[in-house]
Amino acid sequence: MKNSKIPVVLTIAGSDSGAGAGIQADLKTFSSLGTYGTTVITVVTSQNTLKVSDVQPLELSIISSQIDSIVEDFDLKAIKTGMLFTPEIVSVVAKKAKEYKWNKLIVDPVMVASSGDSLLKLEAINEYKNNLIPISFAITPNIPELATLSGDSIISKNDIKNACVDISKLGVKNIIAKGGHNKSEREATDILFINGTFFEYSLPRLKSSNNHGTGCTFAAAFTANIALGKDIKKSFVDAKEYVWQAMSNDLLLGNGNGPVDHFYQLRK
Ligand code: PXL
Repeated sequence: MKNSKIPVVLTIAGSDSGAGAGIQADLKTFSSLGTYGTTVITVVTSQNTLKVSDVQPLELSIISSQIDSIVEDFDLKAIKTGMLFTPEIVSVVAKKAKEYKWNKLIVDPVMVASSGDSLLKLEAINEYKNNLIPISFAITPNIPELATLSGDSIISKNDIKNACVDISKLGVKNIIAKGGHNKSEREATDILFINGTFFEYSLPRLKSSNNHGTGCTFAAAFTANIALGKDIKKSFVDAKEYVWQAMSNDLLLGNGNGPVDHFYQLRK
């Protein structure tokens, strides 16, 4: 293998035709942060900032062979998953992760789009819990995803912490609970549960409607930071700062929840 100058990362996720979330958000984030992104597409969505109007999963064999193609030729420093949609896709990804012994697998358990459309079949939740989460390095649920995975109802910060403890019993060591959905708070606080202790990081809540793809962008930034060799806490803090900056820069695109500006540095 050549001695590459740039860390290579991989996202295994769905395509968002509006390019605010999914594979497109991941690739922009990877590039913006100085990593080389590769992509395995799981599903194609017909989507804009207003709604998801169609979803088409790809055949399992081409999902599998995309992964094989990347692994054959690139030295992956970290891998992220996004929209996996069906239990069968979750299962194929888990099988490949085990086969290739991925030890930096970041699982963003995507369930619902900012438009409210569903991005995961209910039957896939158990597949996540039984097969993918136990072998992941970190997971990055938002509050509704944390509630679904833990089976707990979440109202307070204490509920978030208890749910993290519950989910860690599946075997995952690092959990980042993204607090953006907790709209009652003036600050947006994300909580990292690492080696049995909690670490919180807050930034002022932005009153932006440009929040399409923020979850994907955060997880992709965290993945890039890990690939760049940053430790877990710094990867977490820097990922949150990146999303905050990207959200602050209003691109004013689309009539719904607009995309964030992944390349805000270019426009400052
Ligand atoms: O942000 C979650 C997400 C993930 N993947 C795809 C999406 C979305 C949200 O819209 O469209 C493909």
